[in-house]
Amino acid sequence: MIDELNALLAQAKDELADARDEAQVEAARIKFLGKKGSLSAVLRGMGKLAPDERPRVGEAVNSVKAGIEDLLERAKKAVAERALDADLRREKLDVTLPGRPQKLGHRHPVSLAMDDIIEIFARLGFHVADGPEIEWDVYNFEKLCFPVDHPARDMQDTFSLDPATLPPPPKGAPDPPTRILRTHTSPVQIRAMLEARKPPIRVITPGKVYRCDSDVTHTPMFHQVECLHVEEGVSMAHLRGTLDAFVKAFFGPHIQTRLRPSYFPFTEPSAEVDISHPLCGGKGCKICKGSGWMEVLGAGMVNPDELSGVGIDPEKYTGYAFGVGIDRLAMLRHGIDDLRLLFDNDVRFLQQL
Ligand code: 2U9
Repeated sequence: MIDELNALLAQAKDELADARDEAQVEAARIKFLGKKGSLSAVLRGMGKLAPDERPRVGEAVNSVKAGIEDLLERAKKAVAERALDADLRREKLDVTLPGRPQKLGHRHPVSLAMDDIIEIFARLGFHVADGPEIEWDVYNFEKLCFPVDHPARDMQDTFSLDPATLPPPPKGAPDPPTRILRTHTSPVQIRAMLEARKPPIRVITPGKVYRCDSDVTHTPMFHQVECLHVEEGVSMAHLRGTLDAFVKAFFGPHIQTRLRPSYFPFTEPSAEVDISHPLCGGKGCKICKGSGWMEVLGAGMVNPDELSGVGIDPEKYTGYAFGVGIDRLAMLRHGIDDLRLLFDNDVRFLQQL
Protein backbone atom coordinates (compact mmCIF):
# COMPACT_ATOMS: atom_id res chain seq x y z
CA MET A 1 0.00 0.00 0.00
CA ILE A 2 2.92 2.27 0.76
CA ASP A 3 4.26 1.64 -2.75
CA GLU A 4 0.85 2.56 -4.12
CA LEU A 5 0.93 5.83 -2.16
CA ASN A 6 4.45 6.67 -3.38
CA ALA A 7 3.37 5.94 -6.96
CA LEU A 8 0.44 8.32 -6.46
CA LEU A 9 2.78 11.07 -5.28
CA ALA A 10 5.08 10.50 -8.26
CA GLN A 11 2.14 10.58 -10.68
CA ALA A 12 0.86 13.86 -9.13
CA LYS A 13 4.35 15.31 -9.48
CA ASP A 14 4.51 14.42 -13.21
CA GLU A 15 1.03 15.69 -14.03
CA LEU A 16 1.38 18.95 -12.13
CA ALA A 17 4.76 19.63 -13.72
CA ASP A 18 2.92 19.79 -17.07
CA ALA A 19 -0.05 21.92 -15.82
CA ARG A 20 -0.46 24.94 -18.10
CA ASP A 21 -3.35 26.74 -16.41
CA GLU A 22 -5.48 26.92 -13.26
CA ALA A 23 -8.09 24.58 -14.72
CA GLN A 24 -5.52 21.79 -15.12
CA VAL A 25 -4.30 22.33 -11.53
CA GLU A 26 -7.88 22.12 -10.26
CA ALA A 27 -8.49 18.97 -12.32
CA ALA A 28 -5.40 17.36 -10.71
CA ARG A 29 -6.63 18.34 -7.23
CA ILE A 30 -9.98 16.65 -7.84
CA LYS A 31 -8.23 13.61 -9.38
CA PHE A 32 -5.83 13.05 -6.45
CA LEU A 33 -7.48 14.64 -3.40
CA GLY A 34 -11.21 14.81 -4.31
CA LYS A 35 -13.86 12.72 -2.53
CA LYS A 36 -13.82 10.21 -5.36
CA GLY A 37 -10.10 10.76 -5.99
CA SER A 38 -7.12 8.39 -5.91
CA LEU A 39 -6.13 9.11 -2.27
CA SER A 40 -9.67 8.49 -1.02
CA ALA A 41 -9.62 5.15 -2.88
CA VAL A 42 -6.41 4.17 -1.06
CA LEU A 43 -7.92 5.27 2.28
CA ARG A 44 -10.93 3.08 1.68
CA GLY A 45 -8.58 0.08 1.38
CA MET A 46 -7.09 0.77 4.85
CA GLY A 47 -9.94 -1.11 6.51
CA LYS A 48 -8.48 -4.31 5.15
CA LEU A 49 -5.06 -3.73 6.78
CA ALA A 50 -3.86 -5.51 9.88
CA PRO A 51 -4.22 -3.18 12.93
CA ASP A 52 -0.43 -3.02 13.51
CA GLU A 53 0.11 -1.84 9.89
CA ARG A 54 -2.41 0.98 10.09
CA PRO A 55 -0.38 3.64 11.95
CA ARG A 56 2.54 3.36 9.46
CA VAL A 57 0.22 3.48 6.44
CA GLY A 58 -1.82 6.30 8.06
CA GLU A 59 1.40 8.29 8.47
CA ALA A 60 2.32 7.59 4.83
CA VAL A 61 -1.19 8.70 3.68
CA ASN A 62 -0.83 11.99 5.61
CA SER A 63 2.65 12.57 4.22
CA VAL A 64 1.55 11.86 0.60
CA LYS A 65 -1.54 14.09 1.07
CA ALA A 66 0.69 16.93 2.33
CA GLY A 67 3.10 16.26 -0.56
CA ILE A 68 0.31 16.48 -3.14
CA GLU A 69 -1.08 19.65 -1.48
CA ASP A 70 2.38 21.18 -1.66
CA LEU A 71 2.69 20.18 -5.34
CA LEU A 72 -0.73 21.74 -6.05
CA GLU A 73 0.27 24.98 -4.31
CA ARG A 74 3.53 25.20 -6.28
CA ALA A 75 1.77 24.40 -9.55
CA LYS A 76 -0.82 27.14 -8.86
CA LYS A 77 1.96 29.64 -8.20
CA ALA A 78 3.88 28.61 -11.32
CA VAL A 79 0.76 28.93 -13.49
CA ALA A 80 0.02 32.41 -12.02
CA GLU A 81 3.62 33.54 -12.61
CA ARG A 82 3.57 32.30 -16.20
CA ALA A 83 0.26 34.15 -16.81
CA LEU A 84 1.72 37.35 -15.34
CA ASP A 85 4.85 36.98 -17.49
CA ALA A 86 2.71 36.52 -20.58
CA ASP A 87 0.63 39.61 -19.66
CA LEU A 88 3.73 41.70 -19.11
CA ARG A 89 5.25 40.56 -22.39
CA ARG A 90 1.99 41.38 -24.22
CA GLU A 91 1.55 44.78 -22.57
CA LYS A 92 5.20 45.79 -22.78
CA LEU A 93 5.62 49.58 -22.93
CA ASP A 94 8.46 51.22 -24.81
CA VAL A 95 9.00 54.27 -22.64
CA THR A 96 11.50 55.64 -25.15
CA LEU A 97 8.77 56.12 -27.80
CA PRO A 98 7.84 59.79 -28.44
CA GLY A 99 4.50 60.84 -26.87
CA ARG A 100 1.33 61.29 -28.93
CA PRO A 101 1.02 64.95 -29.96
CA GLN A 102 -1.72 66.80 -28.04
CA LYS A 103 -3.95 69.18 -29.99
CA LEU A 104 -3.55 72.65 -28.52
CA GLY A 105 -6.32 75.21 -28.61
CA HIS A 106 -5.73 78.82 -29.59
CA ARG A 107 -7.42 82.18 -29.18
CA HIS A 108 -10.52 82.86 -31.28
CA PRO A 109 -9.83 85.02 -34.39
CA VAL A 110 -12.16 87.73 -33.03
CA SER A 111 -10.27 87.81 -29.70
CA LEU A 112 -6.95 87.96 -31.59
CA ALA A 113 -8.21 90.85 -33.74
CA MET A 114 -9.53 92.64 -30.64
CA ASP A 115 -6.16 92.26 -28.85
CA ASP A 116 -4.31 93.60 -31.91
CA ILE A 117 -6.66 96.60 -32.16
CA ILE A 118 -6.20 97.45 -28.47
CA GLU A 119 -2.43 97.24 -28.86
CA ILE A 120 -2.38 99.42 -31.99
CA PHE A 121 -4.47 102.15 -30.34
CA ALA A 122 -2.47 101.95 -27.11
CA ARG A 123 0.61 102.87 -29.20
CA LEU A 124 -1.36 105.84 -30.61
CA GLY A 125 -2.13 107.12 -27.08
CA PHE A 126 -5.71 105.82 -26.66
CA HIS A 127 -6.95 104.08 -23.53
CA VAL A 128 -9.61 101.37 -23.34
CA ALA A 129 -13.01 102.06 -21.73
CA ASP A 130 -15.60 99.46 -20.83
CA GLY A 131 -19.34 99.78 -20.15
CA PRO A 132 -22.55 97.79 -19.63
CA GLU A 133 -24.03 95.72 -22.46
CA ILE A 134 -27.51 96.40 -21.03
CA GLU A 135 -27.79 100.13 -21.61
CA TRP A 136 -30.19 103.01 -21.13
CA ASP A 137 -31.96 104.19 -24.25
CA VAL A 138 -30.85 107.72 -23.34
CA TYR A 139 -27.14 106.79 -23.57
CA ASN A 140 -27.52 104.52 -26.58
CA PHE A 141 -29.69 106.87 -28.70
CA GLU A 142 -30.69 110.19 -27.21
CA LYS A 143 -27.27 111.51 -26.23
CA LEU A 144 -26.02 110.40 -29.66
CA CYS A 145 -28.57 112.62 -31.42
CA PHE A 146 -30.75 109.81 -32.81
CA PRO A 147 -34.09 111.39 -33.77
CA VAL A 148 -37.10 109.85 -31.95
CA ASP A 149 -38.34 108.32 -35.20
CA HIS A 150 -34.96 106.84 -36.23
CA PRO A 151 -35.42 103.23 -37.49
CA ALA A 152 -32.71 101.94 -35.12
CA ARG A 153 -35.00 102.85 -32.20
CA ASP A 154 -37.65 100.53 -33.57
CA MET A 155 -38.23 97.31 -31.61
CA GLN A 156 -37.61 95.42 -34.87
CA ASP A 157 -34.01 96.60 -34.86
CA THR A 158 -33.13 96.83 -31.17
CA PHE A 159 -33.54 94.29 -28.35
CA SER A 160 -35.52 95.93 -25.50
CA LEU A 161 -35.71 94.84 -21.85
CA ASP A 162 -38.55 94.88 -19.35
CA PRO A 163 -38.41 98.29 -17.53
CA ALA A 164 -39.85 96.71 -14.33
CA THR A 165 -36.47 95.04 -13.65
CA LEU A 166 -34.41 98.23 -13.98
CA PRO A 167 -32.11 99.78 -11.37
CA PRO A 168 -32.65 103.56 -10.78
CA PRO A 169 -32.40 105.56 -14.05
CA PRO A 170 -29.55 108.02 -14.76
CA LYS A 171 -30.22 111.76 -14.41
CA GLY A 172 -32.11 113.20 -17.37
CA ALA A 173 -33.51 109.86 -18.53
CA PRO A 174 -36.95 110.06 -20.19
CA ASP A 175 -39.93 108.80 -18.25
CA PRO A 176 -40.51 105.85 -18.32
CA PRO A 177 -36.82 104.92 -18.93
CA THR A 178 -36.12 102.22 -21.48
CA ARG A 179 -33.42 99.64 -21.13
CA ILE A 180 -32.03 97.91 -24.22
CA LEU A 181 -29.10 95.77 -25.34
CA ARG A 182 -26.63 98.36 -26.63
CA THR A 183 -26.61 98.53 -30.43
CA HIS A 184 -23.11 100.07 -30.56
CA THR A 185 -20.36 100.92 -28.07
CA SER A 186 -21.00 104.69 -28.45
CA PRO A 187 -22.79 104.86 -25.03
CA VAL A 188 -19.48 103.86 -23.46
CA GLN A 189 -17.97 106.93 -25.19
CA ILE A 190 -20.74 109.09 -23.67
CA ARG A 191 -20.01 107.63 -20.22
CA ALA A 192 -16.26 108.16 -20.76
CA MET A 193 -16.81 111.82 -21.65
CA LEU A 194 -19.13 112.32 -18.64
CA GLU A 195 -16.46 110.81 -16.40
CA ALA A 196 -13.43 112.57 -17.93
CA ARG A 197 -15.28 115.94 -18.04
CA LYS A 198 -12.29 117.75 -19.51
CA PRO A 199 -10.58 117.04 -22.86
CA PRO A 200 -8.19 115.84 -24.15
CA ILE A 201 -10.04 112.53 -24.37
CA ARG A 202 -8.59 109.65 -26.39
CA VAL A 203 -10.53 106.49 -25.84
CA ILE A 204 -11.42 103.25 -27.62
CA THR A 205 -14.37 101.05 -26.66
CA PRO A 206 -14.17 97.43 -27.80
CA GLY A 207 -17.05 95.10 -26.92
CA LYS A 208 -20.14 93.11 -27.82
CA VAL A 209 -23.14 94.85 -29.40
CA TYR A 210 -26.61 93.56 -30.29
CA ARG A 211 -29.01 94.09 -33.19
CA CYS A 212 -32.09 92.17 -34.40
CA ASP A 213 -30.42 90.90 -37.54
CA SER A 214 -29.29 87.51 -38.83
CA ASP A 215 -27.97 86.53 -42.28
CA VAL A 216 -24.65 85.78 -44.02
CA THR A 217 -23.21 89.17 -43.09
CA HIS A 218 -25.13 89.88 -39.83
CA THR A 219 -25.40 88.10 -36.46
CA PRO A 220 -27.62 89.26 -33.55
CA MET A 221 -24.44 89.78 -31.49
CA PHE A 222 -21.21 91.07 -32.95
CA HIS A 223 -18.09 92.88 -31.80
CA GLN A 224 -17.32 96.47 -32.38
CA VAL A 225 -14.65 98.94 -31.50
CA GLU A 226 -15.19 102.66 -31.55
CA CYS A 227 -12.54 105.32 -31.31
CA LEU A 228 -13.09 108.84 -29.95
CA HIS A 229 -10.66 111.74 -29.78
CA VAL A 230 -11.81 115.08 -28.37
CA GLU A 231 -9.32 117.92 -28.04
CA GLU A 232 -8.78 121.52 -29.08
CA GLY A 233 -7.97 121.79 -32.77
CA VAL A 234 -8.85 118.21 -33.72
CA SER A 235 -9.91 118.00 -37.40
CA MET A 236 -10.77 115.60 -40.25
CA ALA A 237 -7.03 115.52 -41.02
CA HIS A 238 -6.39 113.89 -37.62
CA LEU A 239 -9.22 111.45 -38.33
CA ARG A 240 -7.66 110.46 -41.67
CA GLY A 241 -4.19 110.10 -40.17
CA THR A 242 -5.43 107.92 -37.30
CA LEU A 243 -7.55 105.76 -39.63
CA ASP A 244 -4.65 105.28 -41.99
CA ALA A 245 -2.23 104.40 -39.17
CA PHE A 246 -4.71 101.88 -37.76
CA VAL A 247 -5.51 100.17 -41.06
CA LYS A 248 -1.83 99.90 -42.03
CA ALA A 249 -0.90 98.50 -38.61
CA PHE A 250 -3.74 95.95 -38.73
CA PHE A 251 -3.65 94.75 -42.36
CA GLY A 252 -0.18 95.81 -43.54
CA PRO A 253 1.65 98.93 -44.75
CA HIS A 254 0.47 98.46 -48.38
CA ILE A 255 -3.24 99.00 -47.50
CA GLN A 256 -4.80 102.27 -48.75
CA THR A 257 -7.81 104.10 -47.28
CA ARG A 258 -10.40 106.31 -48.92
CA LEU A 259 -13.34 108.27 -47.46
CA ARG A 260 -16.77 108.63 -49.05
CA PRO A 261 -19.42 111.08 -47.76
CA SER A 262 -22.14 109.49 -45.63
CA TYR A 263 -24.65 110.25 -42.89
CA PHE A 264 -24.79 109.23 -39.21
CA PRO A 265 -26.84 111.07 -36.56
CA PHE A 266 -23.83 111.17 -34.22
CA THR A 267 -21.24 112.66 -36.60
CA GLU A 268 -21.19 115.69 -38.91
CA PRO A 269 -19.66 115.49 -41.43
CA SER A 270 -19.75 111.70 -41.71
CA ALA A 271 -17.89 109.32 -43.96
CA GLU A 272 -17.78 105.69 -44.95
CA VAL A 273 -14.23 104.39 -45.06
CA ASP A 274 -13.00 101.89 -47.67
CA ILE A 275 -9.70 100.05 -47.62
CA SER A 276 -7.94 98.54 -50.61
CA HIS A 277 -9.01 94.89 -50.57
CA PRO A 278 -6.37 92.98 -48.52
CA LEU A 279 -7.12 89.68 -50.32
CA CYS A 280 -6.68 90.84 -53.95
CA GLY A 281 -4.24 93.66 -53.15
CA GLY A 282 -6.66 96.24 -54.65
CA LYS A 283 -6.59 94.59 -58.11
CA GLY A 284 -10.30 93.71 -57.96
CA CYS A 285 -11.81 90.26 -57.36
CA LYS A 286 -15.15 88.48 -56.90
CA ILE A 287 -15.36 89.39 -53.19
CA CYS A 288 -14.83 93.14 -53.73
CA LYS A 289 -17.01 92.95 -56.88
CA GLY A 290 -14.06 93.97 -59.04
CA SER A 291 -13.69 97.38 -57.38
CA GLY A 292 -10.50 96.63 -55.40
CA TRP A 293 -12.08 98.35 -52.35
CA MET A 294 -13.96 97.09 -49.29
CA GLU A 295 -16.07 99.24 -46.98
CA VAL A 296 -15.01 98.53 -43.39
CA LEU A 297 -15.53 101.60 -41.21
CA GLY A 298 -17.82 104.50 -40.47
CA ALA A 299 -16.37 107.76 -39.23
CA GLY A 300 -16.89 111.48 -38.79
CA MET A 301 -16.55 114.58 -36.67
CA VAL A 302 -18.46 114.34 -33.37
CA ASN A 303 -21.82 116.14 -33.54
CA PRO A 304 -21.36 119.33 -31.40
CA ASP A 305 -24.72 118.65 -29.68
CA GLU A 306 -23.19 115.49 -28.17
CA LEU A 307 -20.29 117.47 -26.74
CA SER A 308 -22.61 120.02 -25.12
CA GLY A 309 -24.84 117.12 -23.95
CA VAL A 310 -21.98 115.86 -21.79
CA GLY A 311 -20.86 119.30 -20.63
CA ILE A 312 -17.99 119.87 -23.11
CA ASP A 313 -17.87 123.28 -24.83
CA PRO A 314 -18.24 122.62 -28.61
CA GLU A 315 -16.94 126.14 -29.39
CA LYS A 316 -13.60 125.24 -27.83
CA TYR A 317 -13.30 121.52 -28.48
CA THR A 318 -13.84 119.30 -31.50
CA GLY A 319 -13.65 115.56 -31.84
CA TYR A 320 -13.54 112.77 -34.38
CA ALA A 321 -14.92 109.27 -33.96
CA PHE A 322 -15.07 106.07 -35.91
CA GLY A 323 -16.57 102.64 -35.51
CA VAL A 324 -15.70 99.27 -36.99
CA GLY A 325 -16.99 95.71 -36.72
CA ILE A 326 -14.20 93.53 -35.31
CA ASP A 327 -15.71 90.32 -36.70
CA ARG A 328 -15.65 91.83 -40.17
CA LEU A 329 -12.00 92.78 -39.77
CA ALA A 330 -11.18 89.22 -38.66
CA MET A 331 -13.11 87.84 -41.69
CA LEU A 332 -11.20 90.06 -44.09
CA ARG A 333 -7.91 89.10 -42.51
CA HIS A 334 -8.60 85.36 -42.91
CA GLY A 335 -10.66 85.43 -46.15
CA ILE A 336 -13.84 84.13 -44.44
CA ASP A 337 -17.04 84.79 -46.42
CA ASP A 338 -19.74 83.87 -43.85
CA LEU A 339 -19.85 85.77 -40.55
CA ARG A 340 -21.79 82.96 -38.86
CA LEU A 341 -18.78 80.60 -39.20
CA LEU A 342 -17.08 82.65 -36.49
CA PHE A 343 -19.82 81.78 -33.99
CA ASP A 344 -20.62 78.15 -34.88
CA ASN A 345 -17.73 76.96 -32.71
CA ASP A 346 -16.83 74.26 -35.21
CA VAL A 347 -13.30 73.43 -34.08
CA ARG A 348 -12.43 71.98 -37.55
CA PHE A 349 -13.08 75.45 -39.01
CA LEU A 350 -11.33 77.41 -36.25
CA GLN A 351 -8.24 75.15 -36.44
CA GLN A 352 -7.61 76.24 -40.02
CA LEU A 353 -7.11 79.85 -39.04
C1 2U9 B 1 -19.60 109.50 -29.96
C2 2U9 B 1 -19.73 110.20 -31.12
C3 2U9 B 1 -19.58 109.56 -32.32
C4 2U9 B 1 -18.76 106.36 -33.75
C5 2U9 B 1 -18.98 106.00 -35.16
C6 2U9 B 1 -19.54 104.86 -36.96
C7 2U9 B 1 -19.31 106.06 -37.52
C8 2U9 B 1 -19.95 103.67 -37.73
C9 2U9 B 1 -20.33 101.33 -37.72
C10 2U9 B 1 -19.18 100.64 -38.33
C11 2U9 B 1 -19.49 99.23 -38.53
C12 2U9 B 1 -20.89 100.41 -36.73
O1 2U9 B 1 -20.00 98.01 -36.39
S1 2U9 B 1 -20.62 98.80 -37.35
O2 2U9 B 1 -21.83 98.38 -37.93
N1 2U9 B 1 -19.97 102.54 -37.07
O3 2U9 B 1 -20.24 103.74 -38.89
N2 2U9 B 1 -19.36 104.82 -35.62
S2 2U9 B 1 -18.84 107.12 -36.35
O4 2U9 B 1 -19.17 107.66 -33.59
C13 2U9 B 1 -19.31 108.23 -32.37
C14 2U9 B 1 -19.16 107.54 -31.22
C15 2U9 B 1 -19.31 108.17 -30.00
C16 2U9 B 1 -19.77 110.16 -28.65
